[in-house]
Amino acid sequence: MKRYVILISGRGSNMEAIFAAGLSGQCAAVISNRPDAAGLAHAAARGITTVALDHRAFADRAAFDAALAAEIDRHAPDLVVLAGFMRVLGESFVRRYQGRMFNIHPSLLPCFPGLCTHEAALAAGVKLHGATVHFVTPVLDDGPIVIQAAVPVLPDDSAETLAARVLAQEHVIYPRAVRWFLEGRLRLVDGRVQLDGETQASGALIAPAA
Ligand code: NHR
Ligand code: GAR
Repeated sequence: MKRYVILISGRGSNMEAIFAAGLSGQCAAVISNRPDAAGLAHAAARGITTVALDHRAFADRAAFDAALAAEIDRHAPDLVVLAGFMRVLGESFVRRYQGRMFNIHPSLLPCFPGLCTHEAALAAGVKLHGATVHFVTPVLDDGPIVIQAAVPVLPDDSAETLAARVLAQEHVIYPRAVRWFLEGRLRLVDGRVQLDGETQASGALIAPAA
């Protein structure tokens, strides 16, 4: 059975959606850079090993990255899942997990990389917004796309209402991507995503309004 580690910084609702999907792999640990992340308690309540690694305790980003890699490697995962993880990771860290690390980003990449994506989408006046699961590369929010979900932007949306509509779809697509990987059906080949045996439009989902 394949093993995975989840990295969080906060509430952990994507982590919960992955657990709720009843995947065949084993979650070996949940690691947070924020000791007070609510998601840590939820994971612990499920009997999953939790680790808090406070980035503020390290001299610089490289030192934090090295400690994080050492902690991850103790659990020997096949896959590393960034689920609302809020620290930018350095190049050598990313290379170590190349082809076996996912992120979920709350926009239809390559639109709106970085932070405050829902505010940016409203400011741009786009009519469709959404979420993207991608393999992580050294360039922020730039990696090969695994699956996306689109939602409509409604006339009265605030960043909060839009974020909630997107989040509901994150909870649909992230477990799906993780399942594909754990089943050994998804891989990165020459920087391109390969998915075996999916008859639907591979890795694209247009979701209806919530
Ligand atoms: N690292 C690499 N190399 N590549 C990616 O694609 C990454 C990554 C690390 C995290 C998640 C990402 C997102 O989906 C992610 C993707 C944090 C920031 C950020 O600016 C930006 C993007 C993402 C995560 N973080 C601040 C920092 O100084 C801290 C913000 C905070 O703590 O609230 O690291 O959007
Ligand atoms: C999610 O919307 C995720 O896409 C986003 O933060 C939220 C985390 O929610 N990620 C980022 O913005 C990464 N920079 P969760 O903790 O409930 O899964």
